[in-house]
Amino acid sequence: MSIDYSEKIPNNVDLAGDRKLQRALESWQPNFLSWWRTMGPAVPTQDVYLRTAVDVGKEGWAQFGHVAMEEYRWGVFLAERGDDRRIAFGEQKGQPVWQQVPGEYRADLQRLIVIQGDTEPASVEQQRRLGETAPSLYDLRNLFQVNVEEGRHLWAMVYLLHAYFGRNGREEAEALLQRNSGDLDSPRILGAFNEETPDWLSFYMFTYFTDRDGKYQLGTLKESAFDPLSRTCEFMLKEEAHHMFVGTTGIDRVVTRTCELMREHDTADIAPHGGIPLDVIQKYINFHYSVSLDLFGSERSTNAANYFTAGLKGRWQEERRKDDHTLTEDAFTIDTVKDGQLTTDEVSALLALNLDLRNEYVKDCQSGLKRWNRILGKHGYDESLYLPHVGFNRQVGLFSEHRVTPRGELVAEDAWKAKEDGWLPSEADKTHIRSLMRPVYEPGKIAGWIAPPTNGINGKPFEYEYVHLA
Ligand code: BYC
Ligand code: FE
Ligand code: FE
Repeated sequence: MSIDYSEKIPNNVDLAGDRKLQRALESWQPNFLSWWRTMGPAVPTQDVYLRTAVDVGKEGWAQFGHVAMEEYRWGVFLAERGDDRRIAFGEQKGQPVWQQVPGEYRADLQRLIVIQGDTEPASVEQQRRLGETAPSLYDLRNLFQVNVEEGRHLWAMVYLLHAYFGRNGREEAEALLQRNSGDLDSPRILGAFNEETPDWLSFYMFTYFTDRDGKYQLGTLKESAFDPLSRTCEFMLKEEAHHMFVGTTGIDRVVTRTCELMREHDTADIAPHGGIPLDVIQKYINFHYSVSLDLFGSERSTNAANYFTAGLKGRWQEERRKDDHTLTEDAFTIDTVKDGQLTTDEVSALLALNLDLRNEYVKDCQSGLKRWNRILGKHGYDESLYLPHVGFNRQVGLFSEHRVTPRGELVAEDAWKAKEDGWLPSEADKTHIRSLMRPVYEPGKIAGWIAPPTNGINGKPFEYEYVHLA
């Protein structure tokens, strides 16, 4: 089904036939645009070579062309679905999915949608100033592509709040524009979204590790018995793939350049030669991975159990799981700390659903490490990058009360503090990375700390003028 672009708000939900919803969204739109102008990308542009969704069907949903960013067609797009979808899990398994919000789940559903919605504009705020130091026009374009799509993800959640949660939903939609990343008085809801993304290494790490949490959370909401939420998230997931591509290939290119510089200067200490040393890359992995693990909530969670039992939030690829999809009889092994030792414990599988999802995420994260180590190997280095232990540097869950090293040893606070600068980006590391961040806006040119991409966007060459600056 194609998207109606004749409308002020492009959509495939027949907005024209729903005056009340149309009024709500039309009165929110100017506030969104004013938020975009003050909190969105800081570098002024004439136009950017962007991908715009034009169709929600399997083919041809994306169209490429230069557009002025403020005229980007944000809108409301839901994936198409058959009529007979059934609830796949929980105590109402087998019953038809819901087209309206059941009264008893209203508060929980609204909360999940608000948390999801809050992350989208938060990331745009975090990335606001990155355009000032882009390593190439190609990268600048990718940043803006990610930004406009996160803006659209905000629209997706606001649509649900407006269409299904009445006055309360409209108030929450306003509040999504009023909280701001890192704001002391009204911060974003989840920890990772109040961290800074001050440089491009952080940006690639964020799109690799934090957008990947988005992939997994959206995957569970796609299973929801609340069908409009499910269809909305399914469509968002298509856009998410590119965000993670930016992260994966961004780190590929940093590692590649690091190898080249190490070879050229015959030293691991490539900072004086304008490169990013391997141990600094490892520290950035340690930071972004651990902060993203916090986004899964506690390993043991009654919230997660309740969401699952009620049918609000499923598991990753729920339908492919070979069990009864109610989990009332099942057990799950979780890590725990007893008498100063790391050990394991058995809990009801329902209580361990955040951990179940986190385990899927960790497996997926490993694929990047394999890639980057392959690049090192190809250049003749046997050093390897790795994911730190899941207990390292945690603020949420059972490890938040303990100090765990990246290699997984439990240590005392002072021992941890003494080593912290070797594990997480130190002030000196951050200063060095910041010193490398100089914009390169000439088509076909690239900054010295990163390799160029192997391909351009949509078949265009790397030298293409992806962005016309104002
Ligand atoms: N920070 O039972 P617990 C994305 C709270 S990223 C602060 O352990 P639960 C994107 C929790 O709310 C995907 N607070 O956790 C990426 C609860 O509070 P109450 C975002 C936290 O509820 C890049 C208490 O602690 N989407 O899309 O099972 C760019 C105990 O909670 C945190 C979602 O997250 C934290 N990290 O799970 C752009 C999906 N963790 O109830 C976009 C929606 C927990 O005691 N959210 N708390 O007041 C959820 O499904 C769940 O709320 C969570 C937490 C997975 C976040
Ligand atoms: Fe998103
Ligand atoms: Fe994303």
